[in-house]
Parts: sequence; structure tokens; C-alpha cells
Amino acid sequence: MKKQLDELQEAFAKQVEKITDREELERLKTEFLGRKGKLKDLMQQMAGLADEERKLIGKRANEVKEAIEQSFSEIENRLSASEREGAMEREWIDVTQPVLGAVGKGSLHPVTQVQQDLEDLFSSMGFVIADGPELESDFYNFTALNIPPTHPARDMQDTFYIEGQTNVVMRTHTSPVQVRSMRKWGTPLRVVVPGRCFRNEATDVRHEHTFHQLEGLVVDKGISMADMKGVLETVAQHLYGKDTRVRLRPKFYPFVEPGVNGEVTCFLCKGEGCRLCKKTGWLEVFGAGMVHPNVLREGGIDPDVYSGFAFGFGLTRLVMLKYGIDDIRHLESGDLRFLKQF
Ligand code: FA5
Repeated sequence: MKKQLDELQEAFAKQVEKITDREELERLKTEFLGRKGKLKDLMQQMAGLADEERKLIGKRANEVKEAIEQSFSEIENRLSASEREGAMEREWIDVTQPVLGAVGKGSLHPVTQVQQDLEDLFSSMGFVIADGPELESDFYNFTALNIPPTHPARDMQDTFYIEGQTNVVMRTHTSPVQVRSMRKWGTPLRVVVPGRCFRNEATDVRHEHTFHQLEGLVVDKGISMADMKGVLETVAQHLYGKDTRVRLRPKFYPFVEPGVNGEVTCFLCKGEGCRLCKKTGWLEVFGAGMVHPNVLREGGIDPDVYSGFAFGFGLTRLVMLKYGIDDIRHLESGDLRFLKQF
């Protein structure tokens, strides 16, 4: 019987090498250790042996059984480990990998595109590109621009105020950066300031509560209205072509004297008159004028020696004109159907 036990162990050793999955493992367990398995069968045959021999064979049979059980337990551990690894391999994701295919390539917002285009144009004319805070002091937004606290011109630009803060406002225009720039750089000065502005507006096709402007300021000796007109026409023609006409009409702004309102031909009706241009054929795109002496003084510049001009383009309106957008509210909507066209 000892020989039979040895043969059983050898047969087991050969078969156990082939186990690659749980199904095979269970099948071998039943074959060797099951109630009707090979080992049980041999053990039943031991009943007919003499006492002495049964003791020896019984000991050997137990050794074989323990060895087989030990092998099974090792194989079980090995299979569990590889199952865990497999699961990790299947579930593994690289969170740093860029999304491929599913999401299309993005593009710059049309306001950013026109802003960058104009920054290049102004840089080529020797202008510095500057920035200023969107949450601005009441002083720079109004007072320094010749609009003292009691001045009725404050009503022209109603904005959003911050609760509990009396001295700051969401800036209504980019003009506060005029005095900031004069104080920072002095003369001679050529600067443009693109940026976001805020007004408490009843919104419509041409008015938003949040929109972009592009401010410009030139201060030097002997600067005149002619210089101003030249720069403004250069911008309009750069954006809309050589035939573009610019119309300047007097307008009151407390921080310039004289002041003008600048318009270009309406893109929608080509000057015929439509809902966008309120039937005038012109679209108002900027305010401009010769810098008021009080503003130069606030900037630390002597108005008897220096003069300058300033302008504030409605950058968002320039974008509408360039791309033929007939409702300004699309631009801040975040609607991908709109944005994907640019
Ligand atoms: C101003 O904001 C002056 N700071 C411009 C200026 C600068 C004048 C320097 C003189 C010297 P105004 O409120 O007109 O002016 O606005 C200028 C331009 O911003 C307008 O022509 C228009 O194109 C645009 N704009 C004004 N309000 C809105 C609005 N609610 N939504 C969209 N665009 C607007």
C-alpha cells in the first residue's frame, strides 16, 4: 500500500502543475481528497491490514494528505493574488492622461481673439499693454476722473457695489487705469488696457451687465485731436477693412474735453438702419476725447506742458461687428453651440 500511496503523491504532483484556474483546482480537490476520492479509497483499504502495518501506512497516508492539502492551499493563495492583480490591471486608469478623441479641441473665446489681435496692433504702434483691478476703488473709477461723489455723471454708469464696502465698486469702465498708468509711468505715455467691466444694466441685444472694453491713453507734448482720429481710424480699418467709416460726434464725458462718441457703419444693415443699430445705420463702439486737465493733474502731469487723448472701445461690440453677432448676450452665455463657431 505504501507503493500505492507514493504513486498517488506522484500523480498528484504531475497534475497539480497544470492548475491555472479555480475550476481545475476544485476538480483536483474532489479527485484526490473528496468523499469518493483516491485518498479516501486507499484509506478504506487500510481496514484489512494488520495493526502494526496499519499504523505505519496510516502515518504515511496522513503525510500524503497533509502534503496535498498544503499544495492546494498554496495554489489557492497564488490564484487569489493573480485575481487581485488582474482586477487592478483592468481597473487601472491614468488620471494624468489627456482626454483623447471624445472631447474636441477647444478654441479661444472670440473676445480673447479680437483682444489679442488688437494688443498686437497697439504693440506695433509702441503702446504698453496694462492691466487694472476689476474691483476698483471709488476714487479711481470716478473721483480721479473728474467725477466727484456728488456729480450727476455718476448716474450714467450705475454699477454693482459690495455690501458693507463704501469705497469700492465693480469698475464700470477701463478708464480708472488712466490715472493709475500716469502715476506709475509718467510721461511720455502710450498705453492700452483691455479688461472686463460691469454695469447695472437692463440687458438687451447691445447691452450686457458684464462686457469688455479696451482703453487707450496717449500723453505727450503737442498731442492733438488729429492724432486721436488717426489712431481710431487705424483700429477700425484694421478690424473691418479699408472702406470702414468712423463717425465722431460730440459727447460729454467728465474726464475729457472735448469728448466724442465714436461709431462705425452697422454690419447688419450696412448703414440702412435695423433693430441692432436702432435704425441709425451706425453702431456706437467707443467714447474718446482729449484728456481733461483735472485728470492729468490727478496723474501728476502738468496740463500746461502736456496734452493727451484717451479712448474706450467697447471690445465686446467690436467682436459683434467683426463676426456679425446680432445679440451681445450670446458672448457671455457659455453656450457651446455658439462658441464652437469660432
Ligand atoms: C465709457 O465707458 C468711457 N470710459 C469711454 C471713454 C474712455 C471716453 C476714454 C473718453 C475717453 P461709454 O459708457 O460710452 O464710455 O462706453 C464705451 C463703450 O463701451 C461704448 O461705446 C460701448 O461700445 C461699450 N459699452 C458700454 N456699455 C456697455 C454695455 N452695457 N454692454 C456692452 N458694451 C457697452
